[in-house]
Amino acid sequence: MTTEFDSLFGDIGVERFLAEYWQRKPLLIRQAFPNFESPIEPNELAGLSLEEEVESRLVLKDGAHPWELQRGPFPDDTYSRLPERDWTLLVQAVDQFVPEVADLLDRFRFLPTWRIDDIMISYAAPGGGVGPHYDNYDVFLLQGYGKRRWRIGQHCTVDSPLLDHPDLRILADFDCQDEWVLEPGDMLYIPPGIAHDGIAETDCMTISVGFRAPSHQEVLVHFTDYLAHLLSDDERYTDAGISQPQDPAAIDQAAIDRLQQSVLELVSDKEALATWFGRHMTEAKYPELAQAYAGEPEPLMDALNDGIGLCANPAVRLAYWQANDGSLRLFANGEHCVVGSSLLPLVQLICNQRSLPAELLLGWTSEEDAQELLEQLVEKGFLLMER
Ligand code: AKG
Repeated sequence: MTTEFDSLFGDIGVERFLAEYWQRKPLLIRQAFPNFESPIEPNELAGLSLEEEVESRLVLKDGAHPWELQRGPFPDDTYSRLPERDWTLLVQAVDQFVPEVADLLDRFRFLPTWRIDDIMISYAAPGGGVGPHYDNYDVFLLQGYGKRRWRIGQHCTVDSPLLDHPDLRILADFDCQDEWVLEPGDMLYIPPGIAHDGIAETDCMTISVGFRAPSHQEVLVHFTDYLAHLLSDDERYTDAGISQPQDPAAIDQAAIDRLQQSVLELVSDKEALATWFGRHMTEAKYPELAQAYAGEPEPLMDALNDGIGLCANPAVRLAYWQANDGSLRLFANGEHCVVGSSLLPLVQLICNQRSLPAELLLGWTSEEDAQELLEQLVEKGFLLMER
């Protein structure tokens, strides 16, 4: 079966990419985006780094300070003061500010969208780079413009030695296994844990599409915290029918078995797990941006009848889960609501389509619960009126 995403992987195709490379090994795809033109100019990226609400960093390396990190927002004169070489500007979540950058995410819909972290874009002067490092993320590095030499190295773990630096996680050792110069439209996939190092050959831009994966630590801590809030103080360890202990100071096997049994029963609540997971994975990266549009909007029906459609707030993450019994949960921005299973096609539209034209939605508004759901999402600022 071929899909619209196959072209991204040249001769390899999506199925083979997923089976052989995803989470396993790096892959260079020459001209994944043929005739690629960057959806953002360096000046616009620099402009974003001056803004309060945008997360940005400058990484500089010079003889005196081998690696220096500065955090934005930066003063207006920053770029006139920087040297000609050896620095990189990195701007996070550019997809939330530039719709043409967000459009790139549509090309990655062969992967779960709730795994997406953001699109980070870097601009590097010649010689610039952030140093050899590894991530716990999967990342697609798309060359936006100019040329960058990428080297890939060894598989790393938390035990891999790092340079002694307060802010940057730069590997002390780099065992180069392959290297390529990427040109606009070329894309390099790097799985988690693989050392990589990009150095600008010319001034250049790199577009990083990052896919996060929750750590087991994060899952255990946050899921058990969520579960704990569902329990009442009356639900406790019980040992009715206990036999008299041989040694009252000993915690015996039976006590641990009882405890283990109740812990296993609690954590095996699949509905609670899915509900927590959906909420957790849709928590906004920048909650203040996600909440910026909450309030009393114009009545939905008036807007739709005037031909005004809706669009997803770019700062809001959306996902849904349907249980085996058909019950449906929609997750948005770390919250959830249970909706009737007849609304599945609407929920799918909301989660998959950034733009929802009025004609499409008007077909749904004859159903009261569909209208209520849309109104609620608009009121919370998760869906916005498209002007
Ligand atoms: C990453 O996203 O992991 C990178 O290495 C990108 C660094 C850059 O664009 O300079």
